[in-house]
Amino acid sequence: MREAHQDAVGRVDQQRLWQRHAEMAQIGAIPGNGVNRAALSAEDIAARKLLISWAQARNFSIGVDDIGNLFVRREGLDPAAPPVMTGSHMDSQPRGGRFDGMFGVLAGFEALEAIDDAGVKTQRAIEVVAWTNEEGGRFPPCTMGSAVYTGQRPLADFLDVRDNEGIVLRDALAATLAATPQATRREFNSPAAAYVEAHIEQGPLLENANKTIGVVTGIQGLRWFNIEVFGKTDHAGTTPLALRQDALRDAVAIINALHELTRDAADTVRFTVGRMLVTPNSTNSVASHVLFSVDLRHPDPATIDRLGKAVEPLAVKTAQQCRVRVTPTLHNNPCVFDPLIVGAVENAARELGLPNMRLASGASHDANYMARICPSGMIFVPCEKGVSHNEAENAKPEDLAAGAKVLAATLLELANR
Ligand code: HGY
Ligand code: MN
Ligand code: MN
Repeated sequence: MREAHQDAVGRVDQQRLWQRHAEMAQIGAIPGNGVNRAALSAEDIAARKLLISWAQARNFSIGVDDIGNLFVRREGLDPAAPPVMTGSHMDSQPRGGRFDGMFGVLAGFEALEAIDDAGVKTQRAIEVVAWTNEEGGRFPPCTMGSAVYTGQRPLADFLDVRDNEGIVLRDALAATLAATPQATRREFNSPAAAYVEAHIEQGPLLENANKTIGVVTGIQGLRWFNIEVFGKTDHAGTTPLALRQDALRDAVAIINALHELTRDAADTVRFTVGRMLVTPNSTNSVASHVLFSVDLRHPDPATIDRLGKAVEPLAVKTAQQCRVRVTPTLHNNPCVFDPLIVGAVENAARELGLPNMRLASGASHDANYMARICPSGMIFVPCEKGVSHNEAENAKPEDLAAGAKVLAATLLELANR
């Protein structure tokens, strides 16, 4: 590693990084040390404003695109050269942790600050991006901002999505964009030389293997669906079961059939129903409509394809009394990261003498979409017992700093190629 780069990496400040996590965790704080910072909410806007205030103090430039992806840029010697990008997301699950996503944004910012403190000039600009709506908790599907930025989905696909309170994404997005006028508007899909995302592992492998750095090789495949069951509401006390069109009864039967479909002795398939809306949602009225989510994942392309294709016919066949509508909302095949980036991350970890191992990601990330437009990869750090999407999510300051150092070294290497 070049001497100037060593100096910059050495300036990654563990206390400053930890303190920034603490400040951000106050935004949307919930009991148990967690956060609830839904995409395009007042809390999301507050986090964006705080990041912008830090960036302005450094004279980094600030950009935003039409879906609200927020870019912090440190200029390079060649402003026309495609930048090296890093980042992650600041939105969280409803009962989320303070590190999921936020670590990737703050590690990227910490790397920029350390490089700035060292006065290192890079050939290419380096950009930290905070992607809009990575979680998809409020406005499904997930990784929405990066899907639109990379041209995989048009913005128009998502503008009319509503949250559980009936608020439409179009309005929440307009309010979010209006809240940060200091960000210069920029195009989708501007060229990038490389993308490296730092994230907590959200699994137990690194902690169990006593490794500090995960050199991520790829992300498993993912399918999301909304399944709707259309019945008829009736009196719970007087309507014979034989005459009912009970949407909740059929929904339960469909969910049980999908559990059978995805039963896996190796416990590799990930099948989750996490969201359900019942109408009229009253104890003594038969349900007339149910909407529930399906989140299906597997690392093998053929398996995720086979299971994904089986969902709709099985749901329709299983329903006894009601009409069913299955709407696919996300279709990501397993992605494999570019060996160039995987190697750069692994070399950086080795040069820094950090115990590391290669692993694939069970969680989905914006890197999945960036990998379609430029060489991409990820850096994992351990989180306590692998717990995530839970307010108990925890990580060690020294592991976060180690991840930020590997990120800084990797970005410097890529920004001077
Ligand atoms: O769902 C995921 O895998 C990511 O944590 N949003
Ligand atoms: Mn995440
Ligand atoms: Mn997450």
